[in-house]
Amino acid sequence: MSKASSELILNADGSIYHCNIRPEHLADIVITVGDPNRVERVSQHFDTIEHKASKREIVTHTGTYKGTRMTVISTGMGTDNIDIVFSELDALANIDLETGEVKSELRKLSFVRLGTSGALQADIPVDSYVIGSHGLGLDGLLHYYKGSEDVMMPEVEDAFIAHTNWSEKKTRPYLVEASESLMNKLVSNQTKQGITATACGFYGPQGRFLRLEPNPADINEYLTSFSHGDLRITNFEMETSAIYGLAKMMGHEALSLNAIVANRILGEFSKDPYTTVDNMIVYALDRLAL
Ligand code: R1P
Ligand code: URA
Repeated sequence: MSKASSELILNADGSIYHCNIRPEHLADIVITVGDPNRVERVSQHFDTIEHKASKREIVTHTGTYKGTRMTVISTGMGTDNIDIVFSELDALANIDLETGEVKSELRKLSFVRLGTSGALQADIPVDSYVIGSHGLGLDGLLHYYKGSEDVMMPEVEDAFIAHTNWSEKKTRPYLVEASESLMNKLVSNQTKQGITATACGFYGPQGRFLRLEPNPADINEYLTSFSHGDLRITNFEMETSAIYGLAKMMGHEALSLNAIVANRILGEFSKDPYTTVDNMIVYALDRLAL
């Protein structure tokens, strides 16, 4: 079925509404970062850059790294922006923008988030790298899509809800697994792994108390002490669950690699987060180009 111009919105040059790029500007490997300034920190390592675009907080560079074509795009902060960026990139890949028809042969993209995050375990130091084997969504985005239950893991979710005595006033937590093929590419003795929890904010939703008290005040203690089999919650950030959920529903691969800039248990913050992030970028680029 074709789409009304209010639903699949194109700019005058044929680019998609927010991301501001056309289908030919999108590589099969897509690196997502939160911070628009991080896009250049990634693409500075490219052999060549064939296209640059920007609109609002979404900056995009496409080029090659050691001969492998990649797009790097900033999403800004939060799962609401992930909804926009992933919906539009999937449309560029899998909808004929002239007719609005879904293509008969679907293109699979590989998404790798290179983000920053706070550790929820004392043994995960600042300046280390954590791969989310799973994304734990405390944000609620996925519930707005029919069929999202198919990519979720209700048994672990139920155990988490019971462990934390999760309030019914809040959206139901959801758990989605990372791409196995991307795990195989990016896991090494330089990375740690575990459940990455995705919050709908940085302060109250991640248990930070400045002037307004979080509810519950001790949310981080519940997250830190949760385990299910071998699984434990390693870190907190603001995008991974939605990336894993939407990518899986759309038929793409996704993995989130985060530099630990804060340790919430020890109350520490990295003394040089930029170097830590830059080293993670080179690590990921090399692994993706293999
Ligand atoms: C909060 O400071 C932001 O940093 C983290 C969080 O997920 C949130 O977006 O990731 P990025 O550094 O990729 O933005
Ligand atoms: N990003 C987050 O969302 N939380 C942190 O503690 C650090 C980075």
